[in-house]
Amino acid sequence: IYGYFDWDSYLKETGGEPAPASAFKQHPDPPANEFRLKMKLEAQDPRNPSSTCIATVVGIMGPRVQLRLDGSDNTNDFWEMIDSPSIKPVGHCQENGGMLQPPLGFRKNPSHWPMFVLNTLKDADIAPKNIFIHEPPSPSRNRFKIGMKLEAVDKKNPRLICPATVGSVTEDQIFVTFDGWKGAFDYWCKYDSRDIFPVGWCQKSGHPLQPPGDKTPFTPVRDKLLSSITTPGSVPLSIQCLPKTATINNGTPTSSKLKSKTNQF
Ligand code: MLZ
Repeated sequence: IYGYFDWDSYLKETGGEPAPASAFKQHPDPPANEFRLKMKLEAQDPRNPSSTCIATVVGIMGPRVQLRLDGSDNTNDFWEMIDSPSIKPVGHCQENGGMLQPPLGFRKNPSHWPMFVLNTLKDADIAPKNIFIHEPPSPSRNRFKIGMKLEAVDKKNPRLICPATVGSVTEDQIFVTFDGWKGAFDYWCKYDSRDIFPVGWCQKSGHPLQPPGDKTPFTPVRDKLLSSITTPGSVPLSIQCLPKTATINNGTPTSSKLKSKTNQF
């Protein structure tokens, strides 16, 4: 069966406890996905979030839909949870005094937009209101601890959800490190990010889970080894090639580092 990954034996081998379900901004039971291919809905343009556009479901995985903005090309597809507030039934925007906007990169003359909307929605398969699910509440505080295991969206390959470990924690953020990938895909996110899930979430929700990579993770031993080959005035190639996240992973997200710097002036 696709995407099957045995967390139990993996956790036995590698050690590490799963982060508790209460740490996540996710419904305890993943909602059933009743969206179907070709259904149309309203979605925020991820590249221009103040715009509400018409979108078509072009893919379905567990409680997520792959969306393509109507009038745009197929190179900017994105994934949304079916309980995301960024997607709404057709009509929602107007009912709230807004106006549907052409997506960034609308392929026609902007003056054709109103007609384009009419034609797009005529005879369309409109996603029914009742299949949109309310967003779950946020946990009251950051309950993550270093070393806890989770499942996380790979933001560089957003169709993938992969096994990960909490690498660092601040008051309101966590550093997501992907197991077996040396740091190239790691990122900081808020503790209530919708891109992170409890261990077992994929299996429970019918979403594929990528197995961990086969690259050895960064260990203090490896870091020591690398620094011991650094001679003053020269940077070894191995270090030049390191992903940025690995070299700045000292427990502080880059953005807050910048902020505290700025505050000094
Ligand atoms: N094929 C890609 C996918 C990597 C996915 C990593 N996810 C944490 C690669 O090998 O680069």
